Amino acid sequence: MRGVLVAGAVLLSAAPATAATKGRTIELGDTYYSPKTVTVDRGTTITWRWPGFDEAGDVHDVKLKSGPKGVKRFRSEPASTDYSFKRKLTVAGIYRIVCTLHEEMRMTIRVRR
Ligand SMILES: [Cu+2]
Repeated sequence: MRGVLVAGAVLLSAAPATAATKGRTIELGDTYYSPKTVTVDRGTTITWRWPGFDEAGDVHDVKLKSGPKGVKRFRSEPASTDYSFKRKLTVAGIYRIVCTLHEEMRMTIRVRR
């Protein structure tokens, strides 16, 4: 019985009011996104960041290939360096991202309910 009470208390304290803005950064490389899979809370702003001039490689972009129902598809500009692209993800579900210049360059974002 005591164990149940303790578990309940832990659950309550593990759910504090969350910060107003949440962010997660994805780095672009040749030819990958890092990390390749992420799980975030609803309302998180994802920032995709291209490499700096000294690490510049091929041209890449960020395209939402598929996402939860009702989410507008998006696509960044193609760039090789010194660029970033942001999207706030407000709908729970699976977002599949692909670089339109490199079909094997993919990543997945899971947005929690
Ligand atoms: Cu690419």
